[in-house]
Amino acid sequence: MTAAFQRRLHQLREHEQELLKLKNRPLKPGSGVFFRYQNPVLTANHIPLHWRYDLNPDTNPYLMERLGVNAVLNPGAIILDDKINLIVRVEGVDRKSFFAVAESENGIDSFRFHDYPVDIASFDIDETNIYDMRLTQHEDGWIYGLFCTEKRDSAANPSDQVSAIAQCGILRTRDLRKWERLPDLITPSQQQRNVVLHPEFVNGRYGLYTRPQDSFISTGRGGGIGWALTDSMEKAEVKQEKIMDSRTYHTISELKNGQGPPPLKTPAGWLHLAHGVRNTAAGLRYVLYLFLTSLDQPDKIIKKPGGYFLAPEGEERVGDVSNVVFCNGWVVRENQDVFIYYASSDTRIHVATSTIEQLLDYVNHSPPDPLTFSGCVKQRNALIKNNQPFLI
Ligand code: M1P
Repeated sequence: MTAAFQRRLHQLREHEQELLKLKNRPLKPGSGVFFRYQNPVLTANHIPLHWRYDLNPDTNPYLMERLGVNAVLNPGAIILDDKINLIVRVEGVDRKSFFAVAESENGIDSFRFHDYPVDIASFDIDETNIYDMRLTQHEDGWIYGLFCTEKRDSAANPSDQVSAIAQCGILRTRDLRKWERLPDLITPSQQQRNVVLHPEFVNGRYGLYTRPQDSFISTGRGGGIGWALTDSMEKAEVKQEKIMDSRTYHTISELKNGQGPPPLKTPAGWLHLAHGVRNTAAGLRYVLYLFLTSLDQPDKIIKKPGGYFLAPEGEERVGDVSNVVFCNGWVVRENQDVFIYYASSDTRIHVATSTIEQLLDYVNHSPPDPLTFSGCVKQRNALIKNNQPFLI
């Protein structure tokens, strides 16, 4: 081993330690609904050195990164053994993603990866990419991981190396270490992304939030977040999808939307987090929104504030796919604190913290979208008028 190799290794290890020791702090005063945090909780640089570098001086004398990581994004989240676990989408420089579990005691910093990434069985030699896992602790006792599985569209012309087919893959585990792959979900739709398992049985069946779409990027006729039931998760099949939260003209989700993590059960109803997408001259803009559904009927929306709850801000606005925030993982702690894990611009992962009480206040008391400018100005004028007695 040369002195230069040793020096470089020392520097790399020092940087890694600095990053892992970095403490996170909430950014005050916040929005009143949640706090953002000073630092991302995970970035590509948090991936352990030995997952990226060949550390053998004989085979890698310049200590180069041999298998680089491009981004970490879109994690599923769950509390297990008092730790917050994220199942992170790790995207290599070769564009393929894989999953890796990272855990932290406090959920705001000091995330540490398990020894190895998750090695998932693949039953189809054409399966090319996997991403965006939603973890559901189901009342049947299993933890399910529903994710997007993608392959090239075999019907596409050879000159078209972009068209893809996306479907929902299913895994189950008890401990986030041993995973069992189940057959992919069968639905009537040509394409599926953002499929999420509801945590409780609904009339003895498994409930699924779906996102039917008939092309890879645009949803086409797929009109929004769907709801469907299946008798089994071992051979999951839905015959019918009903749209429960549709796309709507000139709103934050006019182009498409998708369920985020599994909904949280609260005394007032099921609390949902979703993403909405609109088109702009600068490309697609992804924001997050919240809504509440009935406890007896998880597909029936009872409250839905207008507009977004969290949108890309500052450095979050820039990355591989700029102007995007995406969330498929959140957890509730025993004290009813809610930790929301979201990725910005398909590049890095952040946490935002809130409480069940604040989130319910937000969904119950923020006005709905009146859908026209005249409705909006009336809504704002009413707010200003009601505030008159409180002006100094
Ligand atoms: O690039 C933004 C997001 O695009 C897709 O989201 P959707 O399924 O709603 O179109 C996904 O590929 C997601 O991973 C990505 O963050």
